[in-house]
Amino acid sequence: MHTFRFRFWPLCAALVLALAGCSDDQNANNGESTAKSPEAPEYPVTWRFALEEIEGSVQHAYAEALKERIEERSDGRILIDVFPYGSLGTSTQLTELVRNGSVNLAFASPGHLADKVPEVGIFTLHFVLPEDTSVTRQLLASPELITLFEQPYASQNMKLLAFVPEGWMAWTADKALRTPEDFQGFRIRTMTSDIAEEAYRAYGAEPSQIPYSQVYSDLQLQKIDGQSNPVFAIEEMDFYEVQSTLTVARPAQFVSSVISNLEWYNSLQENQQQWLDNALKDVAEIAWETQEELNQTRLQKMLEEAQLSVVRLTDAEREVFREASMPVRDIYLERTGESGQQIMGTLLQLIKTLEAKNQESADSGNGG
Ligand code: 6CS
Repeated sequence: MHTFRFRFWPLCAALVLALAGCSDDQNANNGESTAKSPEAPEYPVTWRFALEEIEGSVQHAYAEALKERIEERSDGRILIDVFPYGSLGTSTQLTELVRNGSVNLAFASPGHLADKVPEVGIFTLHFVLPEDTSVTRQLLASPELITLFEQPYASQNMKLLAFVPEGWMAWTADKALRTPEDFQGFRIRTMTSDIAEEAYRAYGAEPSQIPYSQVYSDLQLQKIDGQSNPVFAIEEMDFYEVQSTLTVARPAQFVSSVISNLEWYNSLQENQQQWLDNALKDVAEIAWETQEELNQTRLQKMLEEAQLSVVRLTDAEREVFREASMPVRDIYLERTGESGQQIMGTLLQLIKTLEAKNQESADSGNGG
């Protein structure tokens, strides 16, 4: 049991406050201010990168790869200080640290961000992203997708830098979850936004929003009956120790986003912006492979270490959930208005275009 990982929350809170308090100093030390300075900054400059996941996770692998690329591209003039989950605060607190300028870069998962940026709640909806993962892979790396969400993030003083795929969501419980009937009265933990709850309310569950760090103990104390996360996360957060069954339902892909403070990004010297942008492009492809590998190896590890039953839903079983999930799209549209409507329309169109393109190249490959 690894609950010790989060024993230091009070200390973290103090560090959060300390960081918030010293954000101006940091800018001064970095030779950067929110207004564009004509003077060259004093190198090396350190950028703080806060993660919503612990060491060894998809986010950690991504952050380490980005750190390596930025430090290499800038020839050591930019250094990245990575803060894994547990060292600064909850996901919502990390977003605040970016918005107030205490932290330069952070992960912000839609499931936690959607109360602040409602449009991004589309990634919490089930059965929106396609079955064909090669389409999702292209979609998440496409600049069109970033452009689509740029304004909603900017309106909250955040610069959206990348979407990062983390794998299919799976459900854990002490029973198989094969039908919406299995969800009746089922107390499921969701990420901390209202739209994240709706996906499970549609199946008849009783959802509650709980920070990531509290999920293990709430499962252990049976305050909740189950939770949903990609396989790698279920392993590294030890949820499988306190749950007997993993249902592979593939209702949605876990997608996270990388953000920075908007003013900070806009005030970066041009060469610094280029180092950052190019490093983000370098790691876009790595992200997909990392999550695939981690999700596969961690499943293996859990099966070797624990008495975990794995239940894979059939297409027919998934179809029942797909139908039950449809009304949540209307809730999303009600809460996001015109902007959400435009995002959903464009996203679905982008998916169709990519599917058609892939089909075309498959046909031409088959001589068809
Ligand atoms: O369930 C959560 O809250 C978290 N899950 C993952 C895989 N990453 C970050 C997020 O906060």
